[in-house]
Order: sequence, then structure tokens, then C-alpha cells
Amino acid sequence: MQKAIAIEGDPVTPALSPRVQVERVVMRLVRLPLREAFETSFGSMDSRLIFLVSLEANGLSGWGEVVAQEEPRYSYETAGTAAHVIREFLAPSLLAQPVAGLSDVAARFALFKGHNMAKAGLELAWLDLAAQMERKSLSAMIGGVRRRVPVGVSLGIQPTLAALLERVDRYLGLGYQRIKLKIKPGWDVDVVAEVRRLHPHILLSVDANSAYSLDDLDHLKRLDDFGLLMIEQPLDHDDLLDHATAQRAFKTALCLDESITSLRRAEQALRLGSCRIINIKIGRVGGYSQALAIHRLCYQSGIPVWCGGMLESGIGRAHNLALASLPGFTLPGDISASARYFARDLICPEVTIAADGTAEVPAGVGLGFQVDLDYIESCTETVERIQPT
Ligand code: OSB
Ligand code: MG
Repeated sequence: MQKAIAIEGDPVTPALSPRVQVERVVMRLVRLPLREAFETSFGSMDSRLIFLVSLEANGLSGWGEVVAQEEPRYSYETAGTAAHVIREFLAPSLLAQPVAGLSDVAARFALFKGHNMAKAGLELAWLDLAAQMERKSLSAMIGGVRRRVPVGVSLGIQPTLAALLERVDRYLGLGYQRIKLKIKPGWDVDVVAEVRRLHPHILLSVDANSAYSLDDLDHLKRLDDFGLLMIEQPLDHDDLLDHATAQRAFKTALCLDESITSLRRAEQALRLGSCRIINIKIGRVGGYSQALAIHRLCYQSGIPVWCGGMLESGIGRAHNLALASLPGFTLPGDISASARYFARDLICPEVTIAADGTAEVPAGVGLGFQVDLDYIESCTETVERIQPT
């Protein structure tokens, strides 16, 4: 899979000159109802609190999304911790002096430990702002090469098997190239067996969101018989060692999601053999700077990557489309159509999936979508503006 596509050292920073004084950081909470509840091994949700951040400078607004959820179930961060860390630490460090580029943003944030989703929200907003200033798309800013990206769908745990099978049919009918089933103890081998029996040839994967331990290895090994594309994050959210033990026991590739929180963790996972595939989520790894570095590492190591999702609004989704346009993103991402989750999205037009199971990478300036400010206003719960003191 190694092809001669050059990956620049840092395509994002050098082009931008001069330095930009960010005038204001705006945090905004918007609640969007989900079209149906989304259940994983760590819980169920029926609405999504969307955390938007924007950076204002020279009459422009760059938009990002903080993907932390309301409760610390997927990760320790919450919308509340992210607001605190942005308000008290990250926004003041950005506002303190003119910003020279993405690596400058990353260097300022590196002084604060953890809180990757908070950092990522601001890195996203920064890149949109920088892209607008350079009149480029996000994809062009980061060296993207694809104009369309393959996409799959993530199907939550359902009340009945029949409900799941109906959804599998529905999303295959819409063209999605890969079906990912959320699993947990009691909703795993039998469910996968039935989906596989009915669809012998589809790209099929499972995601346990850390619901198992090595004690379950004999049970999980039964998943090895279904020709799965991958088994995502079966074990603890911060584990690499047990996953390495598990990967040695499986024919099927393991994929890490929760455990990959930085370039360093990705390097360690590859060294240990903890997985053969990596799910890159910009939010989980702290933004574009780390996501690009992990992509580069995996590309050079022959490890396929794909773009994960966090039930983002169109603003986060636009950033995911840009990320997935990089050359190493060879597997379908969790970048479904806006309509898979929301009756109405925060951008115009919405993200759509073509019948061939691909989504277009916007070529327009910045996000490449219009931010629907009127609609955002109408579903905003709180707004907080942070200015230099
Ligand atoms: O583990 O990939 C995950 C959603 C929320 C938190 C974690 C995950 C997910 C998904 C949905 O699987 C992906 C999406 O369609 O946005
Ligand atoms: Mg996952």
C-alpha cells in the first residue's frame, strides 16, 4: 500500500504569514435532537449537546467543534471540563499574542496536560480561520489528495435484532461501504453471526468501546470466524499491553480508538503490536497537529487509518471530511450524512452520501459549507465570549 505520494513535513504552518491576532474566542452550546437514540456499550443518548467554538480575527470567524460529550463515558473530558479549560487556559494563551500558525497553536497548548478535545476544538477553529485568510479549503491546507472519501456507518445497539437488521439493510441501500456494529457483552457474537449470514460479502466491523477484558478472550475469539474488517477497541480505554496480547490471538485486525490519544501512544501501539489499524479522531488526539503526525506515522508504517466520528454537527463533519482526504485514509470513515443523525444540520448544504458510498470533500474556502447562523442562534443554549484582558 506504500505509494509514492509525498507527505510534507508540515504542510499547514509555513504558508501562513503574517501572524494573526485572534480578537475573540466564542464558545457556544447548541442542543440538537438525535433522530433516534444512539446506544453503545457505555450508554445511550437521544440528543447531542454540540459545543461550537469560533475564533474571530480581521472580520472573519473560524469554526471548530469540541466533541466531548456531556458525561465522561467515552473519555474523561466533558463539555463542562472543556469549557473550563478553554476559558481559563487555552483561550487566554491564544489571545495573549499573535499566532504564527498551527504549530504555534499546538506549542502553546502543549504546556497544558491532557484535555485533547478542548485543544482540538480550538485547533479546528484556527485552521478554518487560516484557510479563510489564505482562500483555501481545509483539505488543501493539510495536503489532502482525495476529492471524495469512502464512508461507512456506525450502528448502535438496538432493542431487537430485527431492528438492527432493518438498519443494516437501510444503510446498505443508501450505499454505505462498511457497516460497523456496536457490541457489548450480551450483544455480540450471535448478532454478528446473523448479520454476516445475511450479508456474506459486505465490509463488516465491530466496536466494543472497551466493554471487555482479557478474561473474555475465548468468547471474543469467536468473532474471528466472520471475516470482519476489524475489531475496534475491545479492551480498556487506555490500554496498549492487553490489546497486544489480544492481537496476537486474533487473525482479525484489531483497531484502536480510545487508546490512541497522541502520536506517542500511536508509536507505542505500533511497537507493541497492539493493533493493525488505527481510527484517527481529531478531537481525541488534540487536533490537526497530532492527527497529521499520526497519519504520517501510519502511512510510513503501512498501517491503514480511517476517520472516526463523534456524532458531530456539520462543522465537525466538515473537518472530518478534510482529514479523511489525506492519502493514508484508505478505509471508510465514520462520516455519515448529516441526515443519519439530525433532522436539520448547522451547515448548508448538509453532508450527503452518494449512492457509491462516498462523500465529497468540499473544495470551497474554509469549511466549504455555509455556517447556518440563524439556525444555530435558534437552538443555542449558552454563548460565552472570551476577549483579551
Ligand atoms: O467509538 O467510534 C466510537 C460515537 C460516539 C462516541 C464514540 C464512537 C461513536 C461512533 C459514532 O461510533 C460515529 C459517528 O457516526 O459519528
Ligand atoms: Mg470507536
